[in-house]
Amino acid sequence: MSTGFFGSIDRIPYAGPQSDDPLTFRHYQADELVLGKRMEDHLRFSVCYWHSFVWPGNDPFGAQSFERPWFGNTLEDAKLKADVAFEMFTALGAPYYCWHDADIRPEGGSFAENTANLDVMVDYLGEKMEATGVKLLWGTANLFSHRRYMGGAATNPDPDVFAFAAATVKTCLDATHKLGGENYVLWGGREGYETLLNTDLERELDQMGRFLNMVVEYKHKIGFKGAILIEPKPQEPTKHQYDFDVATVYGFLKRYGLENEVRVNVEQGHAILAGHSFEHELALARTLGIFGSIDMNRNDYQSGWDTDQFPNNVPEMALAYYQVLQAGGFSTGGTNFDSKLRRQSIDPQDLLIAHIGGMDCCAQGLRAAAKMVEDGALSVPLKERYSGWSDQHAKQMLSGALGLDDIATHVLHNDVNPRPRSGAQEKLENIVNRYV
Ligand code: XUL
Ligand code: CO
Repeated sequence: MSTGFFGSIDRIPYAGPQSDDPLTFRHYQADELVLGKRMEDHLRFSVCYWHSFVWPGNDPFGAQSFERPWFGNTLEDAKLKADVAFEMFTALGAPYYCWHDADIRPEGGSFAENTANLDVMVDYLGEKMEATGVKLLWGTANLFSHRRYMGGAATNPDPDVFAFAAATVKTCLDATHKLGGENYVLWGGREGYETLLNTDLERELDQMGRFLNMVVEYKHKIGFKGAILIEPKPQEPTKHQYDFDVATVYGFLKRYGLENEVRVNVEQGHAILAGHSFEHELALARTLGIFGSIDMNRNDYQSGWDTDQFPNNVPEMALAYYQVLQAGGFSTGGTNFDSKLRRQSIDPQDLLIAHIGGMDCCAQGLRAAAKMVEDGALSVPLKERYSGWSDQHAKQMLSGALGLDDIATHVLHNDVNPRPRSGAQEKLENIVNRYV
């Protein structure tokens, strides 16, 4: 029985690019083949629980703007929220969803109560997943909203907070494992500092390193086959977050011996906050061998906040999926809409329309990226640009066979005098624009 939250809508159809019905897909077609693979299997869309079903619509100057019949803190509320959430996943044809523990269960007064509530809801979600075929892309623990975490979770000066967080992650890994989740994410919401005046940086990094090692050890202990993912973000809520960006996370993983165990969940908005482009973060992640998944939500380019808006810029998506395709596509990861409505978008249909637009935009981006791959539009000029390195002497300079003195002799004897060549950036930009 439907909750009726979305009226009589039960499935969003594909109606083609000419459609002017906002409740239809214009570009996303699950079965369309792109580079020989179904669009659905490329994009692996996921809807997040928190922004869509939990966020009340508050901002720093105003309180709740949304009215949802499930807002409350009882198990009944949590079940109604799940009913509506699965109606939306199904209506959109989204194959995945994801949650924080705090999104799906009522908040208890103790660890025991939280765990009991989580257990009930995991069973309930398991039934809904079974009935609808919707799968869990990832689970995660909310280690940042409750006031106990105001000074951090793993990096808290109080070992009791560290313990509470560790115990909570254990229950969330168990829950993710039970529901067949394909990844487990850690976003270090409050793992950072507001001021160095009260922060022992070295100790906090060591705490975080041990915490993450325990997560990996426990994953293997219970036989969880999914990937452990860190989600980089430079600041907000704290002034400085330890998982600043992909490069910083990689250095951290190396230092604590985890570079082969942990990958990254790259979020577009976080990349922007770090002063990078999305494709920079994706390119670096795949280069370092730690690409995992993406959170597909952008920031406002002017406000400087993490505004978590739905994607609506096809050229940006094309360059992002170009990197995903270069990485060989997703393995355990997917495209998660960690995106939220604007607080004035209070109608139930706004939730559907926002996701439809995001999915269409990603579909267009993927198609453009695939065509660029197919045509070698960027890879052919790239190969040509570095073609000098196939020369014998050039190879020896990198193989370790030659040192500075050998190279100096070579340059002298051959009168090596490099001829500058154009980087042709505008030409390449024009090529990309042909595809988008
Ligand atoms: C916060 C953020 C989180 C993570 C999961 O900016 O992106 O929602 O994705 O904790
Ligand atoms: Co995110």
